[in-house]
Amino acid sequence: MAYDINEDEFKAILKAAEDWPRADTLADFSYGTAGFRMRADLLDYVVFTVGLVASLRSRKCAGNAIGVMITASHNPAEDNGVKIVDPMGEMLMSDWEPYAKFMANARTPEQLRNCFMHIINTAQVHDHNARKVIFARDTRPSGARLVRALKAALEATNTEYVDYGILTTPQLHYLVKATNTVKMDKPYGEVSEEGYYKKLSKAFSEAINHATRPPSTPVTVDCANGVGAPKMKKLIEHLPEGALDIQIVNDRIESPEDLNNHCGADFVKTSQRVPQSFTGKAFDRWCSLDGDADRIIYYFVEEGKVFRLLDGDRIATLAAAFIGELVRKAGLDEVITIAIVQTAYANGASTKYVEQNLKLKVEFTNTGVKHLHHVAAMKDIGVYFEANGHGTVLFSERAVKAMRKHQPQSTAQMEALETLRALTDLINQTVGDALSDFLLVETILAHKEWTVKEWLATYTDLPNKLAKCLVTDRSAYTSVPGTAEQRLATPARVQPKIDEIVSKYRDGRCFVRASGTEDAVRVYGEAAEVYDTEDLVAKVCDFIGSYGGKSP
Ligand code: 16G
Ligand code: MG
Repeated sequence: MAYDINEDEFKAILKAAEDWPRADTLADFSYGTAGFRMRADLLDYVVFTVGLVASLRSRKCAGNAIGVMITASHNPAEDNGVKIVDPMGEMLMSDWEPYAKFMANARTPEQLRNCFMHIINTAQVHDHNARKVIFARDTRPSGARLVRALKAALEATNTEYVDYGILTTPQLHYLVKATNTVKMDKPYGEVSEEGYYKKLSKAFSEAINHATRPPSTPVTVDCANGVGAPKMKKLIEHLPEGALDIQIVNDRIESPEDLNNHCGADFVKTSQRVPQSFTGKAFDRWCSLDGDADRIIYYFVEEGKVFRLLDGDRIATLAAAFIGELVRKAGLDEVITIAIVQTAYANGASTKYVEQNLKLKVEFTNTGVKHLHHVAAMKDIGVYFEANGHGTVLFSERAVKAMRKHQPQSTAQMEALETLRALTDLINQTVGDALSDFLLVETILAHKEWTVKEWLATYTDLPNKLAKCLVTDRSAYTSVPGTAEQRLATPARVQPKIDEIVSKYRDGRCFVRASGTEDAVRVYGEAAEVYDTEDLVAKVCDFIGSYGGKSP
């Protein structure tokens, strides 16, 4: 059946669009791993069209609220980005990504009209349906202007909206799910920023209730000079008195140029160095959030200033081991299984540890949260983390029911069960969340009475290196499907050469994939020795440089 465009609505759209003209670029914009992301001054029209798509998506989803988040995460301050959040707080359904792309690339009113018609007809969107969008932005100055572009689209399409101002990305995901479950048996949480803190702090109190004592050492949080700083401070106000001793550094949100600049999770992970303002002594526990607080990584220095990283793989293994123990102690191990989902960037040693020590199954997916999330959501309990610190633990309906119904046979069983139940509320079920993951890690360390030293001792990382090569056309680099991006299909000559190089190193592993967020290809390498790893990655980069572009 054909659906017709509402002419009045479309007139209003064209009128509103006049204020937000498309940037005069030849290249097409693309909806990548995490939405659109680019220099903020190119984004006005893109955000405007995202407003149109979000409105249509809400109509398609029976008037449920759709989220729009304006952020460029760990990118420099001059960038910005925008992404769409689906009704249960998950990433936009991938079938809709091409619609978003199509709309952002419409260059004339006719093209815009065709896109609108195309979406209405292919996705079968009823014009008369209710529509609602809720949105927020990070601390970037360009966010305020982009919000105006978004509102213009929402007003033109007669879409009800709520502007939540400045939030972390996971807080917006929380609010989307909370908004759409408000009338259900089990609402996700109160529909307010305050409700988010209340939910987390209550769950945290319950989760540490059976720990012998709270962590006895302080923890310092590097907030990347971004939105995580004010939000972490608010969270702390809600935590039980004296539960954690938290210091905050890099909280200068009033100076945009400091955002992610020599600080934050991405800087620490990629440069394998401590951030600016680091004052830690040997074995002090530190962690870094990224610019929109959906990633977290931990680290410390040993005596002699040796830097030690406790990245997403470490958080995944810590969480899986702890949850596995709780499930066993609660007497639920016959009923509930746990799986870990990783990407090819996970250190080989972590995968080996999960399989051999924790005896859990590991599955690999392509890079990008949506891929990991999707696989983890099919498990009873799915633990997923990218090495870069983005991840969460998903509890299926089935697992939650089993925990609810289970009658503990002893005090020990009861305590394990209560802690497990608390974790289902503590851990953000929509997306990786640095604040929630922070409380999770602190809970586990308290229960285990571990310092960073014991945590690091669980296994030894293989030396690894991630490099970036600038190429003339990254789209020439495509992966073989089903290989979790570990093998290139094109350019045809590259993979055989990588294989040849890798074969010369003990425990060597190396893969190349096109970045979804930058104009570059990434080269990841691992080997038994540090100098081998350096050598391996340098050789592959050289080859790519000579083959398809320039290496930095
Ligand atoms: C985005 C993804 C992250 C991924 C990264 C890879 C989301 C929310 N974020 O930040 O999961 O690791 O892109 O970047 O999906 P790359 O494609 O440039 O290597
Ligand atoms: Mg981020």
